[in-house]
Amino acid sequence: MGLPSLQDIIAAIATPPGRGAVGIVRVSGAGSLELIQKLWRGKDPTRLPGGRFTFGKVCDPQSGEVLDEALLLVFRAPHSYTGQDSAELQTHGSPAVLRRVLQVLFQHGARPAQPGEFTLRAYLNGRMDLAQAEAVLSLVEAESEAARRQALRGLSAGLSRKIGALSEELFNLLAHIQAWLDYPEEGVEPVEVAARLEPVLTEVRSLLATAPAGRIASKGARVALVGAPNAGKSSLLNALLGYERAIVTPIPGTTRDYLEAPMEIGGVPVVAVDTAGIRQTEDLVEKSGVERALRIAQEADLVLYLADQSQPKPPPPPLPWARTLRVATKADLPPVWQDEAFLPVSSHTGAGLEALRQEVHRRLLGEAPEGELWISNERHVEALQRAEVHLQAALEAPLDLAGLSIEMALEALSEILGKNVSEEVIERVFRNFCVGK
Ligand SMILES: Nc1nc2c(ncn2[C@@H]2O[C@H](COP(=O)(O)OP(=O)(O)OP(=O)(O)O)[C@@H](O)[C@H]2O)c(=O)[nH]1
Ligand SMILES: [Mg+2]
Repeated sequence: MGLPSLQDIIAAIATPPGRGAVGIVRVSGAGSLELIQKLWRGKDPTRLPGGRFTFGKVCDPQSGEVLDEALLLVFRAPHSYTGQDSAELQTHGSPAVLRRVLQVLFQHGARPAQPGEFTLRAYLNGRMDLAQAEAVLSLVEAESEAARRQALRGLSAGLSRKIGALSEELFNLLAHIQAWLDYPEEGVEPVEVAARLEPVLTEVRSLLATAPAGRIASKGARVALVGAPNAGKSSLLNALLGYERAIVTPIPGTTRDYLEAPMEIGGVPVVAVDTAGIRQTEDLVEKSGVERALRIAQEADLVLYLADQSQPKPPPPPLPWARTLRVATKADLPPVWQDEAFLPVSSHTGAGLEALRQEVHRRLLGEAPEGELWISNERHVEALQRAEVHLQAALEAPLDLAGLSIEMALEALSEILGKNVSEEVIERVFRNFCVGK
C-alpha cells in the first residue's frame, strides 16, 4: 500500500457531517489555487497573498451554475498547515452544498483526502513531528478540560523538546564513547559515562511515571461506588450527577445491576459506576449483581468505598485500599462511629461533596502540578519503556558495549518524534484521524 502521494491535490469536508451554519471544504497540494480559480467567481485566488480572506461565489465551471456564496481563505507554501499551497472554502453548512462543491473539485483534478492526510502532509513536510501530529488527533478528540489541556501541551512541542534534549545528550555521550574506543589513551572515565547516563534515565523514568495520570486525563477514569446495601451509593451517584439517575429506596438491595453515569470531576472525564450492595445473599439476581460489583471494583481506576456512619460500622470489604477512597455517608445523621480515614459526606445536604470531588481528582491525577508534561499516548509509553531498558543495560555494560545500548535507546526516543519509523507505524498513527484533518 504505502503512504499516499504528496503530489496530488487532496480535498475533503473539514466540518462534521450534518447541517451547520458554516461548512468548510479544504484543499491542499501544488496546483490547489489554480484548481480553485476554475470554480471561483471573485478575486483571482492565484494572485491572493497567503493568509487572506476573500468573498465570492463557488460555481460549477462546466454549467456556470452558482453553487453558493462563500469565503475563500488562501495559504501559500510553505506557510500553511500542510506546508503546501492550500485553500479553505467556507460555504453555508448544508450537506447538499458541501457535497456539490467537493464533487466539482473532484471533477477538476482533486482526489478525496484520506483520514488525517492533511496532518500526514504536515508531518511529512516537516511542519510538525509525529508526537505533535498525535497531539492534533488528541485535541480533536478531547472531550474534557483535562484532555484539552493535555493535548495542547503536546501540540506546543513540549514533549518534542524534552525528547530532543535527551536525545542530544545521548548522542554527545555516544560520540564521547566512540572517541574513547578510537583513542583509548585519551582516557574517558567509565564513571563519567554513568554520571551522564543516570540523569537521562531519571528523566525517562519520570516521564513514564506520568503515564497513569496522563492516560486518565485524556481517556478518563472509571470510579466504582461500592459498599453494603443501603450505604447510600445510588444517592451519592445522584448527588454527584446533580439529578436523580439511580433508583433510591430505604430497602436494602435496591440496586441489583450496575449503572454507569458519565460526569466530569475537576475537568477529568469520569464514568461513575453505581453497584449492588455487597452482602451474602441467596437471591440469584442479587448474587450475580454482587459478583459484578466486586469485579467492577477490581477493574476501576478508583473505588469509593461507602459506609453508613449512622449505622454500626460494617466489616472492611475485600478491597485493596491503595485504590480505595473511604467515604462515611449520611453525615447529616447522628454518627454511630467516627473514623479519620473516612471522608464524611451527605448526599442529602451536599455537605462534603466538594471535598470528595477534590479528593477523587487528587487520587486520579496524583500531585503532579498543573501544566506539567504528561505522557498519555500508548506508543510513547512503549518507546520510553524500551529506552529505559536500554539505558539501564548501558549503565550496567562495560564501556565498549554501552555504546550499542545507548544507540538503541536513542532509536527508541527518536521513534516518538517519528524519525526513522516505518510506514506501518505512520499508517497506524493516522488511521485514527478523521477525514479533513
Ligand atoms: N439522611 C440521609 N439519608 C440518606 C443519605 N444517602 C442515602 N440516604 C438514604 O439511605 C437509603 C439508601 O440509599 P441508597 O442510595 O438507595 O443506598 P444504596 O447504597 O444504593 O443501597 P442498595 O442499592 O440497596 O445497595 C435511602 O433511604 C436514602 O434516602 C444521606 O446522605 N442522608
Ligand atoms: Mg443503590
